Amino acid sequence: MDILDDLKYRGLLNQVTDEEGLRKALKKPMTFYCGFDPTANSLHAGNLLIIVIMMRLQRAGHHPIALVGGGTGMIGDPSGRSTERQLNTKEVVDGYAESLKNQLGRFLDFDHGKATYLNNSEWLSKLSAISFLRDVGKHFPLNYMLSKESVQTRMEAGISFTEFAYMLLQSFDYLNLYEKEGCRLEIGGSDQWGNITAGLELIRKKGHEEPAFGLTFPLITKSDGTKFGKSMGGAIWLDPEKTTPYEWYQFWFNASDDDVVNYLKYFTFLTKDQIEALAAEVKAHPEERKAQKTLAKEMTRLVHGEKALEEAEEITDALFSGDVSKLTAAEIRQGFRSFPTYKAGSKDAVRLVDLLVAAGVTSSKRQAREDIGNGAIYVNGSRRTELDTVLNANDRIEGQYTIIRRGKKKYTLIKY
Ligand code: 383
Repeated sequence: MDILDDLKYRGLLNQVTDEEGLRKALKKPMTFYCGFDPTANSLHAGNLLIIVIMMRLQRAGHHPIALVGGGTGMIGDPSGRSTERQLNTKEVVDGYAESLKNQLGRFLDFDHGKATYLNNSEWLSKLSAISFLRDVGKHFPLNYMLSKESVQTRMEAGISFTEFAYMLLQSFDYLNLYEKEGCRLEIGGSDQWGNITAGLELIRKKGHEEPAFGLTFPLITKSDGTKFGKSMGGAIWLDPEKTTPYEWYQFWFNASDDDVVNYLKYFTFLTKDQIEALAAEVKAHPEERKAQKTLAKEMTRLVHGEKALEEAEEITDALFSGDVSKLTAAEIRQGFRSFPTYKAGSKDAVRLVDLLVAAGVTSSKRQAREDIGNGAIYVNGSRRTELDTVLNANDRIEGQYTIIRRGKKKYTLIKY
């Protein structure tokens, strides 16, 4: 399938500057770029959509430039933001840029010059105010800049000259990449449309004749109206320290029946036939969650690799069946982040009744005895019904953790 038709099938085309022209240009290998500003030490699920699109274009024979905005990150893009950004120091921005570079390297194939990595601080930090105003600013009528949505939406709340000028920096990037790298296409989320078209405007004003293009992708919306890529704890990150592979797996596994087929289209490399088969499963046997399982599998393998996927599946199975005895300490650390944790004061043997109260599993000793007697208390997956149960080193997984379960799902982690 033609790459544009594939993107269309997947619901990924938002706006294109010249669809027929681009379709023609894409018949030959094309250099394209997308920028990522270092505003945090990790990319998130929202950025991943664009990264996967970059992978699709690369697999279709095109040359990606992954641009990290070490320069633009010092300024702050007002697009899609309702308030002025906090400026970060150069050290912080450079540190974030380094992390983003490493993350991007995992997805695109940089071997043998098949992709290019660039940081726009290379040229933006050398740009003098005088030459910027003369060579770039002169090409932008104030009306043109004021009419941009990113500026319009901030008229009330206010926008500094700094953020107002951001679009000129991104435009200068595109011009630079057009001239020096042969880049003919900039892609981004729909929030980037204004910046991308400003770049094309600058390229045109500079008298370049070979056509250049812009292409944006829709912002992902969820069927229940809540924001995509957020969980209760905040954003879903690619960095395993911020969002563990198990949490990442769960995020996708929990996609609703209304959203899951779209996510398969957007984020996976499954073919149309494979996706359609899973869509039929969602209709016929929604309770089996086959589509969600496939999505979680594909996404976890893509971002964290095969071993992390196996662990995430083990943790998921253990928590579902209740048989947590085979979990490793590392898996417990990943899987139990959202459960209450009680730090045991000592490594001495302890009566189960006392531990249940101390850890807040039950509200009183009387309740603890009742729960144990009723068979509602499990230690590392085994039911313990003896009222005088004493827990010792044998009840600790790798000497570090005891997993208490009350009833079906209420887990508490005891940490030594
Ligand atoms: C900087 C310099 C350029 C070209 C682009 C940029 C970054 C751009 C931006 N992008 C977002 C970001 O960095 O702010 N001004 O967080 C996001 N992108 C991509 C995509 C998205 C956008 O990284 O829609 C989501 O991920 O375009 O919000 O020369």
